[in-house]
Amino acid sequence: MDNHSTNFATKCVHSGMNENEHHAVIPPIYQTSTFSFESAKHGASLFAGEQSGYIYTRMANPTVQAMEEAVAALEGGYKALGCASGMAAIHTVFASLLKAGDHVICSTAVYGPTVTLLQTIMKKFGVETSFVDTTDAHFVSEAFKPNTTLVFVETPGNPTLAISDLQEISKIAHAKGALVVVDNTFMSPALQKPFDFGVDVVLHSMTKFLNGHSDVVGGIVIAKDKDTYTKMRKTLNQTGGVIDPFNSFLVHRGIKTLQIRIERHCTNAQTIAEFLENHPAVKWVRYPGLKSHPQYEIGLKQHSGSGGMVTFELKGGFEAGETLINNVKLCKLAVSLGGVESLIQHPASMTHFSMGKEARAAGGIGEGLIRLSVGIEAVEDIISDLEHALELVSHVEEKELTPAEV
Ligand code: LCS
Repeated sequence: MDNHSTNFATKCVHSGMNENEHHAVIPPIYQTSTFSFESAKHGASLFAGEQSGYIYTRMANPTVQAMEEAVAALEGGYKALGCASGMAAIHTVFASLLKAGDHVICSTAVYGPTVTLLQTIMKKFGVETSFVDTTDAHFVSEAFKPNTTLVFVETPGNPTLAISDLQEISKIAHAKGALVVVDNTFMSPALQKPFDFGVDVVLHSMTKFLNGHSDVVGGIVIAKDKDTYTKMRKTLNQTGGVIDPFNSFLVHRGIKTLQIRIERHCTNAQTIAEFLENHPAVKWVRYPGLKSHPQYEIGLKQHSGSGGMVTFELKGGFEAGETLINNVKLCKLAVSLGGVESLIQHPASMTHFSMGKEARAAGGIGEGLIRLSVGIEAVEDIISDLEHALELVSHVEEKELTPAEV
């Protein structure tokens, strides 16, 4: 397909669908670890890079490559690297682009293990990180040090849905010679294309919206240019955290319906956010499509829709949150997000537990915060599920915490 086609929905269906030997409409799954050579000379020329061809699946595999081509086309990047998970994708970026003595600026509102990776493993190898509220580009500018080489932004951030201005941050970082890396998991390329705002590297947990069916763990990194891509490909070949052919096939299949799934995620989430905002048991709601979102205006500049994630705080605090998540039936109590089914969870005790209470508070993650990944079910069924559970929490009064509990 002509990847320059401007229609995103068409790209979702056709990207990476290259011709194959039997003209199969869907590319075959090359479930093989290795590829045979025609002769000693052929093998030697493949290793020497004189001829193109497949050698070993950790280095390249046609099924993985087809999926990588599809995601690179959706993001408008040069090429992509399929990784075993979102965390493997983040590690590939850090291990490729950072060295001992470098300083990183990272958003405070990011997925918990990203913070932990920077604070433990990257720190052990001599990389220092400042966690900054990137919703205000001035804070990013102020956090720069002479050795800052990379700015890592997750927007909207997990789980607070804080939105950072990618164009402003890219301008600041480039003026100081640093690269900008964006975790685009929460929006997907259907709603946000970071390369359009000057970003250098985009990554995803494909476990979420890209695959969309909660049956794969996978990640991807997309580079804007050949040099950055080559650097990261070398790292991935050496560290080995690649995605396998079968999971690549599933993600590629999931991507075909990305556009229509996202449309439904967005309309359902908007309806639910408005319902929650008007509910007496709810203290506040964060959703990029609500005018009450503190960075609503930034969102309008860089999103073509508001996404499927809704975060809210109940008036009854932690206890009310516990009552809610114990009493929903359709919404499954589970971590992860971006699948066709609605999932609900409590970040302080689950996805962001590893950060610790202090870092959570700095990132705006309250102990009673609830995160809802809105699925593509009939919206009235999700609302009726929430309505029933919210009736049970309405009587829970916010408890004054004793000093020992704080
Ligand atoms: N980036 C973001 C924004 C994420 O939400 C996650 C996972 C990752 C990276 C890591 O991806 P993984 O290695 O799991 O494929 N987020 C999860 C969450 O919020 N609940 O469970 C996993």
